[in-house]
Amino acid sequence: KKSAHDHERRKQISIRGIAPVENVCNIKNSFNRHLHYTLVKDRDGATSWDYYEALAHVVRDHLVGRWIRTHQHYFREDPKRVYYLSMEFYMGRTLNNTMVNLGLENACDEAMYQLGLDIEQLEEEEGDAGLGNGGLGRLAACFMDSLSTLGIAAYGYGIRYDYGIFEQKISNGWQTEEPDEWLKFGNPWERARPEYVLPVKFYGRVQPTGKGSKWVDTQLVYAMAYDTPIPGYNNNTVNTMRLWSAKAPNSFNLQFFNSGEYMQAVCDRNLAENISKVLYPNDNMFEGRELRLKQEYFLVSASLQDIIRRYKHTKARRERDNFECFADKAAIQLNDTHPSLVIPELMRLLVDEEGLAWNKAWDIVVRTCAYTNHTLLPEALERWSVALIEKLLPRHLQIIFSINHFFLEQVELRWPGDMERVRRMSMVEEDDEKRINMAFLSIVGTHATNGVARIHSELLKTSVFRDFYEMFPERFQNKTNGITPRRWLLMCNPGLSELLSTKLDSDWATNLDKLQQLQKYGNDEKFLHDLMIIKLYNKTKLATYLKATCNIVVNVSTMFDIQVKRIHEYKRQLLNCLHIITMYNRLKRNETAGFVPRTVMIGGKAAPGYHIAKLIIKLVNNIANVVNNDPQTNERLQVVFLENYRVSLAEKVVPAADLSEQISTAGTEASGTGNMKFMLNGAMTIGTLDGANVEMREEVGEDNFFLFGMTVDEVEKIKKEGYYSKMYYDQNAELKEALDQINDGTFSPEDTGLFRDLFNSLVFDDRFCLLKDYQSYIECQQRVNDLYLQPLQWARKCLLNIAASGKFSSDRTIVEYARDIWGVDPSGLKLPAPHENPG
Ligand code: HBZ
Repeated sequence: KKSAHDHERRKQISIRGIAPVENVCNIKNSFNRHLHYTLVKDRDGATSWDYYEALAHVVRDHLVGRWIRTHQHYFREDPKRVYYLSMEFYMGRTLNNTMVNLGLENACDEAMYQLGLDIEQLEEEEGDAGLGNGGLGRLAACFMDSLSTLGIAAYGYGIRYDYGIFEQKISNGWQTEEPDEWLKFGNPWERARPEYVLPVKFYGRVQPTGKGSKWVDTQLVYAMAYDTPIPGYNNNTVNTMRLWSAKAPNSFNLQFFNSGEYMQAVCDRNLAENISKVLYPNDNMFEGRELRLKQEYFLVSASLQDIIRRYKHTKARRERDNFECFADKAAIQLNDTHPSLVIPELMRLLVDEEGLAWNKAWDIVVRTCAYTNHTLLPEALERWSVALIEKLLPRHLQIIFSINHFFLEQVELRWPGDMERVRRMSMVEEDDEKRINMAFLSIVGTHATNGVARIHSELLKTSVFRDFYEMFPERFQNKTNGITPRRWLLMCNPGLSELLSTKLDSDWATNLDKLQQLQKYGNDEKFLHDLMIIKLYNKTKLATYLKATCNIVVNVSTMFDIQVKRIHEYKRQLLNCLHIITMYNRLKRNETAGFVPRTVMIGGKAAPGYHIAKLIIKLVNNIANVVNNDPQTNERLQVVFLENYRVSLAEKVVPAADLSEQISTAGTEASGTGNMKFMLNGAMTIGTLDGANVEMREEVGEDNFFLFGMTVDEVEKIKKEGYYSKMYYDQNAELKEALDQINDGTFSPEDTGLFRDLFNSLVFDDRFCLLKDYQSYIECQQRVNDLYLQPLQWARKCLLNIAASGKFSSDRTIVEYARDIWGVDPSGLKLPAPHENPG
């Protein structure tokens, strides 16, 4: 068995081209050296993790020269820098991605083979860098790849959480959370910079002085830099992602030291270091905790100090001592409002510390900064309590009040006497408790505000930020999201990549529009057949993985119908459940004619405090229990909950999907990026006119997209008229049957009232209009079924989807940000390869 597997892999290698013997030899030597000197192991003591780490060090060595030379180049040329500030970078694994981008895959593959090791097994040893919740954090990671690939002088700034997104375990159908100990065995991809610690201040009070204000009596925490290299694809550029870790200064709790309570003082250092302890696990939900506000300011303060230091210290003029050209040398992109304290903090640094006049400083801030919005959901918008900001950051609160004051003066000037408008536009909200609306601050304090898909950007202008659009129409932009085709095709789907390379120019992965050339194979039966074989291979690989890791057996000849994303009511996993139950009921009634057997997979994490989301997970698992154990149906219908969905699991699931579920209520999903990953890997989409689905359908043509559900206008209309979901429950027999089964214990015989909250929320509220869209969804799923019965037609449409997915490369997105927001050129920089040979 092993030799058949080896044989298959060697065949793959030979297709990709044999790596030069010399490189393979160097890699083997380097591997052995690292195992011995770096890991201090011999063959008898080495674990699989040691072998992974040895290979990681071999690959890392190839980064170092390029990394240093990239930064030497930036220092010499002093290009405008782009700074991407984000509370999340959802990077996933690094080894395979680095090998792909440096072109080391074949050589490493062959070297490991010759050493009797299975490289895929070593890759599985690596844990995910899970410093993100979902789309927002993964977008930051895709952007880092594109920024390097386009040769832009960019830096990612974030927080080095000791614990990333929790590990999801399913026990008795319920989600439980375990801490993500991603640093347990060390992290070979980061370099600590203890020499670059920067002071971050909290609390204290403001002292008015003769000239300006001083922030005094503060508590000090240090930010220590950890740098991770970000290699571009095949261009010898390696940028830096700098993550900050909190470190207590020796003076922390000095009063205890002075009063002889040494033990207490040292133990209390934890209090300071807790700032970077753990990622908040909420997606699309604001929770106004003090620790979170500390995290946000910690990122902002450390990053701005670093940015200003770099601005001042250039080779051209040894020290730059004025800020005249700051906005021409730095662009700061705010990933949502999470780092929006950049605006008052940069004002504070320029006015209080550097002595600039307010107006001059304000002009610099606005020209330097730009803001990306990722959601319209009101419960996700950050509105920080004034009392909390006053306690933690008293000087910043004063500055925000001043910004608001000058801004509202402008509003009055423009709309004299319109006090209602002034009230609506104030950053300081006064309903129950006084709060600062961080989105308003972000629009006012930047020169560009963008949404992340066309429909979302339009809605920003007509709904939540309408007043601001009327005031600053030129600031509002769209930047439709994208994904990196390196990770999401080259790396995760080598079979498809190979096939594409036989038909396209070799640079298709950096010019993804070239996928359009595939259209001409739409009637090439041989090509469509190859495509189907690759899909079957990817499904088989996923099936093997599910058997090995979860002991789940799936049938690869069924349709793989997949919905993977965070669990949220607006994403409507419950609508998917209603479809599953409807199929089940039809099969039980023996309506089997023309029924295509399906494996429905649902995966995703629920925020630990989100009761309804956790109940949805339990429901999926309980439905699976009933459906999968019913001998009358389980040949035709199987339900799988995919445990602990994360970047590395997405890399296995996405290439194996036949059908991608993108079924949010129109107007609620800002963009979505999972939708793009499935399209690029040759799945069909069933989806609503929401987020980027709209543009995907436009690119591929309406015949090649399964559309259902209300439009945004229809949702608005029905809500205005008064939406009563119970009407749909009363009038639709199949829908009523499914809902009643959720309510009567059909799926929870051990506790018949278990899902009452789900039933009630759907029948008596249904904020996201599942019941209204149910019939349209069910009919659309029937069209999916009917097309799947014609394999060649299905394959043809999958091909057309791949061919139309070029727009959704994050390279295209970043080129647009560079041109329309940052004012930098993608240099297409291709540095020479370092001449030293680390092999
Ligand atoms: O950002 C997502 C959007 O829901 C999705 O439609 C979009 O494609 C993606 C990239 O633009 N938003 C998030 O993932 N948001 C969060 O994870 C989040 C995290 C912490 C918060 C709020 C939101 O406090």
